[in-house]
Amino acid sequence: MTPTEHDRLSTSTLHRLAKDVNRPEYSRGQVRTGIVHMGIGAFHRAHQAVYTDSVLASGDNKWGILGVSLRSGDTRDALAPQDGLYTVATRDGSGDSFRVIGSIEKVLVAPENPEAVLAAMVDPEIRIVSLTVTEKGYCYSPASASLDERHEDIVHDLADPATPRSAIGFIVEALARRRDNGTEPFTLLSCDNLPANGETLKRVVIRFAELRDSGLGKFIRDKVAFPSTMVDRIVPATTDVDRTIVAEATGLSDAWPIMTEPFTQWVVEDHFPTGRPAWDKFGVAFVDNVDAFELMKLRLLNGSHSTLAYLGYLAGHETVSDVMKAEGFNALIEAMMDDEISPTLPPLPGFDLDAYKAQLRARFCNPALRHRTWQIAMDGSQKLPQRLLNTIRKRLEQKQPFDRLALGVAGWMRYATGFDESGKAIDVRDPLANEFKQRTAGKTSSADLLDAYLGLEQIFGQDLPGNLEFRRTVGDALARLLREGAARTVAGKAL
Ligand code: CS2
Repeated sequence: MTPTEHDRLSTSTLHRLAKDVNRPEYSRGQVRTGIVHMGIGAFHRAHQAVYTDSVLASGDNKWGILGVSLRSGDTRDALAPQDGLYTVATRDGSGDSFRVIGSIEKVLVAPENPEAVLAAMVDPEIRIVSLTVTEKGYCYSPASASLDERHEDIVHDLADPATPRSAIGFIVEALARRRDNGTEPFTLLSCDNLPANGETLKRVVIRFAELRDSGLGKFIRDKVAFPSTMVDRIVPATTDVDRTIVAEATGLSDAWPIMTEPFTQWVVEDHFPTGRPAWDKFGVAFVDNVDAFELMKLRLLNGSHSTLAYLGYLAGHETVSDVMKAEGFNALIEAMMDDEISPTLPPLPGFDLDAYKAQLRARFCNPALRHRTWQIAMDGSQKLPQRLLNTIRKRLEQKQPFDRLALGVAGWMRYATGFDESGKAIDVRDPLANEFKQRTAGKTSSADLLDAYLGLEQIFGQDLPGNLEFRRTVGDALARLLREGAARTVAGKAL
């Protein structure tokens, strides 16, 4: 049967799920909403929503999730006919396992009705507002991680605070209304891949609030908690093939199932003045400070991921597991992790870093995931600083080589020209894509391209463009890529 020939997943069809599929055994009708989540994409649904589903199943019914989409209605349209239910398929190459998740109660689409979102956020039962809005959702300048006051959504939200567009605008307006109502503020929980994500969110939220009124800025600084978190689970975009597999295996069709790997990790700073779900009972690690975990994950996992994505795409590979099989890539990543990234990480006593790195490479090799290099290549301007450039800064400080990290940066530069090695156009998705196009138009030499990119202060800051060692190392890597192509460069033939 095709997915459309199966009945649709919903509360009333749940009893017809295949027997071996895990499902919410709790009474969803009794669940109260305690969390508003902004950015209800695939990652949240494979990660925080799964941990929260376990909490609800354990009998604590205060933590249902109200999802908010800040842009399109796609997720709401898929989940509403399913009463918020969806399937998580876990794949490791030896077979799939399936679990239906019930923690998302409803999804609101912010642009359709901003007031409904604000009304939900001021409800005193909401204790946590969490976010997976991706790097660009923070409306900041990536190099400095401070609010981009010229961002068009920020300009709009400052002029018209009661009908916001950005996550930041919604948060500040909701906190202002709670303060005026005498309701305690919610805790803000960033779950995006940013360094010190809680601190970063706090910085942009307070700056935005101060631009509205200085008293509001002070109130947020004094009263609102912003714990930082490290989140990890690889979640590729869902395809129609995945939909068919899920329908066949579970017996019910699901308009938007989520594909993911067995690995999942969440490390959170335990600072929730108005309470939190007992996520710790389900594998979440609560610590005093997540900085060391975050740097480790961002530099080792995400830094390698982006390097594999740019160079792998250029070498003609569609998925990360294909890239890992191609000559030289696994060795490049291993050497980059061991020689160039590990020495930049703060110590984590008792943590087995070698096992962690070996596990990362095994995760990248998972053949069942089909994680597209093109997907990871998206939004490079927002990702480069925390994934590769800060690591390079540390290497410069240590006066140590960083050739492999530089090759990753050069891979991005080559990719962002918008043409692959056979001259075919690349669909470069990035908030700065037009700027790349203008800056690189007609430039073909590595020196000209390097200059064009290094003028982007929001990515490279003020220090790197003037650093001769940085210019030379990245310039050499770019020249090699342009001359030899990515496959030969990585395979070592061109070195
Ligand atoms: C990836 C991440 O798309 C990307 O940029 O590097 O989404 C990565 O899969 C996750 O951070 C893994 O936890």
